[in-house]
Amino acid sequence: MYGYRAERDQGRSSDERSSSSGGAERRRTFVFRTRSVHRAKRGLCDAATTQTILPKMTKFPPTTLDVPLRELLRTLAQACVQIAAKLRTAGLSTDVLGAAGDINIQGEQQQKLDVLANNILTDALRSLASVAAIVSEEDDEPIVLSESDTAKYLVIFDPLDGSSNIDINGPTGTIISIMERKSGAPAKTASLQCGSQQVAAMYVLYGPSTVLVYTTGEGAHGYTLDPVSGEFLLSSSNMQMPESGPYYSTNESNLSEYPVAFQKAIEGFRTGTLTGTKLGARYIGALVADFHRTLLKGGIYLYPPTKKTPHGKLRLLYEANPLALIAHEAGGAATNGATDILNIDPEIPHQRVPLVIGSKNAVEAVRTLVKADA
Ligand code: AFP
Repeated sequence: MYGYRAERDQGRSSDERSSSSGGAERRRTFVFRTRSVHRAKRGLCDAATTQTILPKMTKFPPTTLDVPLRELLRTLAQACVQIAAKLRTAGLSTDVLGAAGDINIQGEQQQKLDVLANNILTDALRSLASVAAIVSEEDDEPIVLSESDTAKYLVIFDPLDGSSNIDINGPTGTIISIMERKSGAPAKTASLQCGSQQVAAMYVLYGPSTVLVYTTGEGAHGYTLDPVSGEFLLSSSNMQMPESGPYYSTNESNLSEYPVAFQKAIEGFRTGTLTGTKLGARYIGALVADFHRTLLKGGIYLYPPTKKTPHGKLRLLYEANPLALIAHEAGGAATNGATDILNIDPEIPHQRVPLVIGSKNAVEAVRTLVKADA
């Protein structure tokens, strides 16, 4: 009955509607609810509606962490909320989309959003006395903020991974590694430690929703940004990567340039001879998004050496290391083919590395092939 009345009332003025029967207030409430239902069905469910259906959830970062680390993670998360906001409206501003005109130290064209994201993160960190230095994909050299003993953290990040996806409204991400400065180590080079020394790792995936996954060495936990409060709310605690999964993920156009062992691995995944099941192919071209799928569904992501990038394309300190720690905490694994990613000693901040990351069984299968071919 209510549904019929609401339809009938749609073509009438509010005055007509309230005078034709009593209970105008009840009617207004009803019409509002009915519109909400229609809006939700059309995918237009507004933020207020979303909030009312969410149960009370734990905010990021957890209160159990030490205060300085908590403050650092909160600052980083808030900076990522700002980046998410810029991405959401990127198509509406010419200041945001497109190339910035510079080439970064990786020899890659910087996008305006790469620069913007880098500035947002860097500016946010400058206010924290606990940060000794910042290493960013977009800066040639580490930025030293403090040599004081209280400045114990080194924050290492790729501010906007997958920036080639920006112009097509595809997923992108921010990847962050946090290390502690060893006593007396100069801030500028202190981040050159192997990945097992990370005190925290996190990434934010800017997709249909904005998702944050982090670890401080006690499991990997996922949060989703609530657009109403601007807070990340716990959506999956103790994430577990399936031991095997349905997809392999690699830039297959590079296949003929891969070392033979990696070619055999891809062939094995594709045909099912390596792990017993034929895997499907998925490749988004944004490491964070490809990794996030692998974390949730299982499977494997590979960026082996190529002729153009004989040492791999991805960066050890701010791409491979943080994702490897998260994979490890979720029961997965990561290797360069020969050595566990977390055990590689870096020599330079922007060091590249081949990356094989994902479900334990699949990563182990690649490791065995590489070893046999060595
Ligand atoms: P950016 O951070 O410079 O956009 O790098 C993207 C990336 O390093 C990684 O996110 C992708 O997985 C990879 O490059 C895609 O590279 P290909 O186009 O070589 O497959």
